[in-house]
Amino acid sequence: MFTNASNFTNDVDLTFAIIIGISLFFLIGLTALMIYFMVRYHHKRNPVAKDIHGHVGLEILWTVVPTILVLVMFYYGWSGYTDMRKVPDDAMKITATGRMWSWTFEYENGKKTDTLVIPIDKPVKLDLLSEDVIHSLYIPAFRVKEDLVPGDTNYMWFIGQQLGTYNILCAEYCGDRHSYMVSKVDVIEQQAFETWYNDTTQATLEGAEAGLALLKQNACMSCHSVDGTTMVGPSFKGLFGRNTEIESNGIVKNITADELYIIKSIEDPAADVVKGFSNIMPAYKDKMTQKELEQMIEYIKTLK
Ligand code: HEC
Ligand SMILES: [Cu+2]
Repeated sequence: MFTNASNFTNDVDLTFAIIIGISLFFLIGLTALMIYFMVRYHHKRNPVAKDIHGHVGLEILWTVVPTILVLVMFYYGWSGYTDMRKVPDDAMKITATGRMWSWTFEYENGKKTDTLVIPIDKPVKLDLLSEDVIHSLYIPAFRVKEDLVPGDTNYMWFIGQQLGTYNILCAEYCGDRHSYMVSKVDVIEQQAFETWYNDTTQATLEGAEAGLALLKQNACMSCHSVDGTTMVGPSFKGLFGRNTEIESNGIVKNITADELYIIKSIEDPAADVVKGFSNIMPAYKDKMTQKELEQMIEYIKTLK
């Protein structure tokens, strides 16, 4: 508590502490009273029960006190919430896209990453888009969480106030691999951010190097390894030229992975499903240029 990692941590933690405080007060108070009454009015000490009829003072007390307490909780909750919806004009805009099961962050200059990188002490606005189902972008350390709804644009904003790396999770159950939908936010110095942001070597990379960058950017690496480890999908290591057993329209076939097969696997993964794996890879049709596909294949070819 009270870590100050974002501009919202104090407000959210305070609201939480107030609600927990009130709850604990009543839990302990009521339990104590209950035990006291059990002893005090035990039939040995109080053999004849007495009825009480009406008590205006008490009625008012137990209406007014809870109302005030509930309004106190509402006040802290509401004021914290309205701050979260009021984005400062100078906020840096980043588009966060969620899909089954990865995140991509795209900056105004076109830079794309699978890890969110932000400068310290600067307001950041994330426009939240989903490509398939409802996801929820959750940064526990920042105390922010918002849903990404397909067909709708939602947003969140915050200021990273402490240098460091924090978890990003999906907080809306979105299918089989929901728990794989994780990323990081790196809060770095303004100077380092400028350098990172203006580093466009990624765009000038060629061939296999560009291919590796593309595989990272498009979060392919959250399901595929390059070292032979089987993750959610088969490893890219040794993929090119590999003899693969696939299921195509219910028919099991043996194929050799060539360029055409790899391109088809990326654009329309449901068509040829590798035996022993589930058909859960998102389709990338119309999301990659021919050149990008070639660069990725060039890199995959280097993984012998
Ligand atoms: C959500 C997890 C996931 C993501 C993200 C993903 N894939 Fe896949 N991929 C799979 C699974 C599972 C398979 C095996 C089933 C199938 O063939 O559809 C697969 C199969 C493949 C194959 C065929 C492999 C073989 O051994 O024949 C290629 C090539 C491939 N993916 C490339 C990519 C590329 C390139 C990207 C990023 C642009 C990507 N994948 C993103 C899960 C994923
Ligand atoms: Cu999700």
